Amino acid sequence: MANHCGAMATTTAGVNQVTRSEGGDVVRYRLEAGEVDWQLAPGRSVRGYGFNGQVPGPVIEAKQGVPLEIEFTNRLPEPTVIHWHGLRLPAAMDGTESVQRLVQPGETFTYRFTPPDAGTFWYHSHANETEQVEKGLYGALIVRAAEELALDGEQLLVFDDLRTDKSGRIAKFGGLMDRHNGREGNVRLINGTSEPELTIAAGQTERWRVVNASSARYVRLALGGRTFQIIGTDGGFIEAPIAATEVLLPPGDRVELAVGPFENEGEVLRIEDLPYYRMAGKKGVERFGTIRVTSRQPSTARVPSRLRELAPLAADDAPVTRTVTLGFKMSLRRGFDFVVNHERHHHDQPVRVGELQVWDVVNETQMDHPFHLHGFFFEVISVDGRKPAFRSIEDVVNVGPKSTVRIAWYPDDRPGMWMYHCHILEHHASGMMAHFEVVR
Ligand SMILES: [Cu+2]
Repeated sequence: MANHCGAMATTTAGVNQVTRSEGGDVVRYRLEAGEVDWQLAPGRSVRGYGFNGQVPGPVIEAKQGVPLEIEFTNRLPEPTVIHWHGLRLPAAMDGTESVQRLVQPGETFTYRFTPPDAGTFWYHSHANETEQVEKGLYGALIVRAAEELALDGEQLLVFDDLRTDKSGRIAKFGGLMDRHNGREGNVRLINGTSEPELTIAAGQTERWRVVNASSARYVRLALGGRTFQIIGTDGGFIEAPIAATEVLLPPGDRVELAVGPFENEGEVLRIEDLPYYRMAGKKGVERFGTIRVTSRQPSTARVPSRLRELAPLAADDAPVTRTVTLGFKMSLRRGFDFVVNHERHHHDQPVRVGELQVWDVVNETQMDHPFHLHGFFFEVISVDGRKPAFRSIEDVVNVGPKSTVRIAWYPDDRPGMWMYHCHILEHHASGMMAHFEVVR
């Protein structure tokens, strides 16, 4: 794995406790959350939160079908909990306040689950998220299949943005404006580093795993206008590569790309975030980093024309079983709330194991909201009545202003409390979320 861009950070305690022992058939990690000096660039640090002294936290390398055990210790001055974003795990391991007591300072909690799907996932705090995730409490989790698609190389790019104040510290939360728009930052980061330079050898094609860990920023990713291929989304491969010059990642979203080959040694391409106006946020092109094309290397990469077959989850005319409305309400006490079905922190009806769910997610507001379902993948059946361009397996989907996205998902036998919410962290915090139970 060629990861040319690593975050550098140090921790005051000097601990770096990545232990990984594959004795028998368990992959084990130890994670410790604590305060860190997060080095955004040489000579430029902020006081943040990290796992094992770094931002992002260590890349967790799991294996499809092999038990994963993560012993987590909280060394923060506040309670926290870790959510394993996109993993189809037992409810009790989902890492939210509705399935476990928050992990208090000094406490340890061990997460145990067996990842059933290969793909690109991530983990992040699910407590006081608008502060803890902004401060750096996130990391990537890769689940590898027994036989992986290996191109000439692989890179992981975790996008984030951070808002710093005049003195260079992480800015204080911006009150009502940030609650409304979500917090976007002035510092653009890949793998915790401000505008890094990645490299790729001329003539080679790499597999890129991309995660958007931003609180609110939609990353409309482009690589200097060059064509790349989309090969996967949240839940792994799509059916066939899609050639594209840009791809949109709302907060929480992932894509996998085949990038290259680039022919000109020495060329420097911009890793850009194109304008995306969601009634808030950036309006111009912003740079997240660059890719330098280095000396030519031989290539053995072959991107298959068929990546996998995805059987449709539901017939096109399957009846809708539930409508979820994403709304906005004025409030005397708080100014306004973001709500689900007209209610903050909505308690939705249970769903039954084995009963196909077809949900209309209706956005009644004027802004975009990235809808995230915990613990289960869905297929997007339609967007405003139109079929998506290609079939994919998702746990995040953007719901545009005044738009309806129809999703289908199947509750397999993992009963317990689950949730769905807007992945703009400030909207989630102001109420745009719901709990529901999966029952047998
Ligand atoms: Cu939202």
